Amino acid sequence: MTIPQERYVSALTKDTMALILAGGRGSRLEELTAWRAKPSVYFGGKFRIIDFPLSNCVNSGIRKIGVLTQYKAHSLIRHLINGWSHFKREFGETVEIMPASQRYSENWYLGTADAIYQNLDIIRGMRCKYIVILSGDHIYKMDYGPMVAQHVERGADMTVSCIETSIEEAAGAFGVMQVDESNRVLDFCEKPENPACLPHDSTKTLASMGNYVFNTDFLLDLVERDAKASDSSHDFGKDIIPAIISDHKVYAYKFRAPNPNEPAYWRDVGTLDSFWEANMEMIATTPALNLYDQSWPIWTYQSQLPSAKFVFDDDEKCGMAIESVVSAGCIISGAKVKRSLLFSNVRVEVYSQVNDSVILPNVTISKGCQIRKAIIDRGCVIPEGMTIGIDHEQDRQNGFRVTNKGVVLVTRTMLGVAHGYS
Ligand code: ADQ
Ligand code: ADP
Repeated sequence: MTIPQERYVSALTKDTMALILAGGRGSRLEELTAWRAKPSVYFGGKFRIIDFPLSNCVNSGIRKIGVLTQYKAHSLIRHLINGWSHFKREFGETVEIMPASQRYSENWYLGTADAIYQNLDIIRGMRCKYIVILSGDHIYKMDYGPMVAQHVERGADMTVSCIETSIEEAAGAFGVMQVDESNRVLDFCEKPENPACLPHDSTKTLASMGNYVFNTDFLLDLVERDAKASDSSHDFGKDIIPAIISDHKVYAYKFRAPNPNEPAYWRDVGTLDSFWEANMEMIATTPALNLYDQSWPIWTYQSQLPSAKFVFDDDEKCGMAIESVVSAGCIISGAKVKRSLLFSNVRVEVYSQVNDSVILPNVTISKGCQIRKAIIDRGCVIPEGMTIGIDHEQDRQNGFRVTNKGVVLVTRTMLGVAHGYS
């Protein structure tokens, strides 16, 4: 059947299932991922990282989605149930949670390709012609429709989305590729120490974003054969892509923002420093990532909360926030918040000062605290008069983590507070 030109991309995305890989720990986020997987980490005032690929799917018209979970999945699964379970099966929409559950072997997911293999029957049962495999670890806005369209137009077996990054950033961190003038992938190397540079720019390389498009039959056949290979680590970057580029048509798709007026923003907030920096960027007047663009909304779960409030305390001391993002449910009472990002339900009490910090939900900063360049994890209660980020030796003695760039991480465990939902 010929598809009318105006329905071309939507017909393709309707025939596409997205599989979001969400089982990784993100170990360089240290204690921030001690009890939650990286895709469940908070970002930008009210979101979790997983909300970005999920919202991209919805906005791209891909409404059949599987989320593959493994490491410490409780926080992530709770978020998916709270915020992403309203899809209607009768409209062909679904968000399936696919936890590692030893379905095809005695192993947990051994690698990203094995995670797909262990859900072979579920994926086959969705009867979609194309599969988009997405990393659940990144912050970016992307229309997956044009990538699927390019995949189909080129008659590709696999398409990898890519972005130009600095050699320094990619070395040892990303899969990098070399392509010809038609963007066919000629060489792919997973996390090389010395990535090959671009022909026109010796400072840059072409990095894989960890997002792939496959024809479903081809993908399922590949992962089934890979599962039987004893010398494979069952990973797309390490095993699958390098093995198929010479005999199959693998193309690169150059990433661009859905809105052509916006920069191609993509962040792998893999370390505490990059997590702090990416969050702090959100307080700029015009951040590179525009979360206020209603043509590409980022969806999330949010509890019903009253508006943020700034109050005088009993001594008539003014509560204020300058150059900051302050979310719903926050109360700043006779305290001063500067260049900081406050998630929901944060309380800052009188005589306290918070500067250059990222404060996750449900944190209480008691009277007379001074906090600078910190990440305070969800649910922390900072005791009266505590200083954080002023004297790093003191911070270490308190059991907090201080990064090379001087960001201080404080979690409930470090404060000796009982865990649990609050
Ligand atoms: P990494 O992100 O380092 O590199 P990996 O650790 O395999 O690769 O994680 C990929 C995605 O899969 C993440 O979203 C992670 O949460 C998830 N994941 C990891 N192990 C999993 C498992 N056992 N089960 C389910 N999900 C799992 C990849 C590519 C590189 C590319 C970078 C871009 O391999 O080529 O450059 O992504 O960041
Ligand atoms: P999130 O803030 O991402 O929603 P939580 O902090 O509530 O996640 O923790 C996620 C899961 O980890 C919950 O099951 C919680 O009970 C558990 N958890 C958190 N901290 C600890 C801890 N120190 N010891 C044991 N379990 C913990």
